[in-house]
Amino acid sequence: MYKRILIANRGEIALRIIRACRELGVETVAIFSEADRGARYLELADETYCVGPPAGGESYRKIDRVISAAEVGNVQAIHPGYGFLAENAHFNEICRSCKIDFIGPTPEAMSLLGDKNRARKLARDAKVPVVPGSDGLIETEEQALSTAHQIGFPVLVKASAGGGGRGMRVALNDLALKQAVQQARAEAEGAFGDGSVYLEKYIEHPRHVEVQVLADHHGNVVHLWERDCSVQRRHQKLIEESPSPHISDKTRKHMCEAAVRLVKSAKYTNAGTVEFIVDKEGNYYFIEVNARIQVEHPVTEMVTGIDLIKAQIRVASGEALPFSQSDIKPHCVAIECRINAEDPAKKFQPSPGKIEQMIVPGGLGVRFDSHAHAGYTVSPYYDSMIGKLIVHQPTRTEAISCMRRALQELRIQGIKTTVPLHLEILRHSAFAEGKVDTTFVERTF
Ligand code: MV4
Repeated sequence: MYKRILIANRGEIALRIIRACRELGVETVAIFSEADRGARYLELADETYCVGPPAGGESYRKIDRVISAAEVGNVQAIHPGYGFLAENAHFNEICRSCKIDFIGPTPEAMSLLGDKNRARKLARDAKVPVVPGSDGLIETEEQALSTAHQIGFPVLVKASAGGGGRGMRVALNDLALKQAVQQARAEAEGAFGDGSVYLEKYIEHPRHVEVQVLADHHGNVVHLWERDCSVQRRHQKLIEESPSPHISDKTRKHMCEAAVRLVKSAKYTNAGTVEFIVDKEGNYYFIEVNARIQVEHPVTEMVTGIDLIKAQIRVASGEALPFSQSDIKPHCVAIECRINAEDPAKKFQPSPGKIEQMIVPGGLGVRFDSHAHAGYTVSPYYDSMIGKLIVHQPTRTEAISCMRRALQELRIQGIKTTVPLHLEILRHSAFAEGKVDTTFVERTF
């Protein structure tokens, strides 16, 4: 096991990783920007370094500064958390050349899966269902048109370098398709320096179901079942839960096994998520892999009882997974609400500022992962998520009641939050019936 690691992140995930390290007896080096000076997660770290001014691009995303902190702090490994440098294969490679373990997949697996067109080909070869679409990249207008005529409109043009909803364009007919290809190409070229695109049939009103996987350096790969993340708005997830209320046991089993096949064929290691969309008929299609720990990982931790952050650190240090697939039994139901400093009444504009008062809920089966507290100032420089409220209950009905109770107990004064929106969603009959797809929030609220 490592003696000392650096956490290349901030906020709730930095706190979450420090907690795991404490339990493992691993010393921690935390970094902070000038905007985070004095933040409470820093008090729990063994050593801290300032890595620059408030802007993420000048601090948490700045590779040379993060590596300098790791060198001065004398760490053996870096945990990137999510966001910032977490899926940056170049940073991952620099860690390797500096002989610092990156707590995540290898740069090779990360680059392979970061290229959505290559990931799609890999999935096909591993007999993982993909959305009907082009056989590789679209090079010419004629190719785009003939593929669209084969699969039928509507189609979705996707950037190979995109992901998380960036660089996508829907097209309903020939003319729109020509424009969509051009636009997606230009957008991807500008955003990622790679204008390659491919085509998929557009699945309308999909549900978003993702499978958590864990792989060690000894060839062991397991899945930790699925999370349903259909309650989202503009590609920002709002509520996540496990198990998915939408899928049959047979679909669940096949999807989870497919995720494991894909991960094995990519020689992927550490924690990762295989994302699928599920159509109205219950068909599932692979869309992309997230090569990092995700915000919503606690949902899986609650139902499996497995600490994913500790598992990531153990696996990175060379330990074999201490459990096999048959040991991973999901128990009960977990739901997570992301609490953001945003004003739902003002189109979800960020609502930074000082938290004057805060009361945190508790009780059986209630977990609140947050770096925020009374007197804490939410910075306008970073993601607006200030905490995650997670409940774990025997049934989905009880989980919903428990979440409503916990949300009512949670008091955050001084800033606007997404708490009232969560209460509305949880009151909605469609949510209670588990009948929501990725368009539910935008259609309903
Ligand atoms: C799709 C799709 C419909 N059809 N692909 C959005 C982000 C990226 N992960 C892939 N996404 C989608 N791909 C096909 N062929 C609809 C989405 C999509 C979506 C997927 C998951 C969660 C939320 C979403 C919101 C809008 C669109």
